[in-house]
Amino acid sequence: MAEYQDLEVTVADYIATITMNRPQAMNALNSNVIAELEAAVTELGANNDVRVIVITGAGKAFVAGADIKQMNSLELQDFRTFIANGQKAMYAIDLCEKPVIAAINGFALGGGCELALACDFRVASEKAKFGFPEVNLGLFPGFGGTQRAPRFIGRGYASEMTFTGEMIDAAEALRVGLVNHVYPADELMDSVMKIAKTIASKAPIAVARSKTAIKMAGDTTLEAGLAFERESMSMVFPTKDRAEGMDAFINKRKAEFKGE
Ligand code: CO8
Repeated sequence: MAEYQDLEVTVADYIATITMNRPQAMNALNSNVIAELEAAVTELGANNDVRVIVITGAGKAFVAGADIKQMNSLELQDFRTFIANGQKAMYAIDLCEKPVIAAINGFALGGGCELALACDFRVASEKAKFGFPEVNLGLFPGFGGTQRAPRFIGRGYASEMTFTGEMIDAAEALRVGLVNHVYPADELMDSVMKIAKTIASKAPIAVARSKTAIKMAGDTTLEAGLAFERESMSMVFPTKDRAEGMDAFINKRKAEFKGE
């Protein structure tokens, strides 16, 4: 595994954990963190010992947004590169064939909220806070937030969050469907690991294809999505894991999936 300076990356029992690890700056996304995040997601996506990826943050933030101090020093041309690289890192999560879960331990603001939205689903601590404070800085969400937030929480709520820049708490995030579950802070990681473990025990190719098919639901027509679903299912049918899963059911035993 590659060495990372601002991320802590571990793999155990088919579950990879990426911890955003710049707590002194609230895990803000500077150029290095953005490059490392893209590299880590891509590396773990290609690692056969990984079936699920969890992203969380060290300290009291998940990620408090793009690095304001770095952005403030950029000329327009470099700013454009910074946005493009940020979007590319978030999109690496879409491209990754493995489920990516955001375990939101604290502040998920601006680019941090956008990172959470790029994940397949989100689980939060009671201490988590969400928001798009970019309008306070004369910006607006630029790492995919204007596109992903309306898809997941609806245009009206996404618009209010973006235009006001106000934070919402974990209970409100749960109410509007931004997160799937909220747990006490000290139970967050165990609860997320339980979900990750369940996913890791399922047929990996089927899970991977379902991720891509589900992602298409927000990005294409129903007709194209159904065609993709049919084709993907036909790809999954000849796998050894499909034969194993059905045989295990018929013979009343637990299936052992190998990702083949
Ligand atoms: N960037 C850089 N440094 C940060 C950031 C950030 N986003 N957030 C916090 N820090 C730093 C602080 O400056 C401080 O550093 P120092 O100790 O050197 O003064 C340290 O982290 C601790 O922060 P605070 O003292 O402020 O801690 P508090 O507990 O008082 O407050 C908050 C925590 C509420 C998270 C507060 O730090 C805050 O409001 N942070 C900024 C949140 C924000 O505005 N985020 C949006 C950034 S813009 C963005 O994400 C745009 C993304 C897409 C646009 C793409 C354009 C290229």
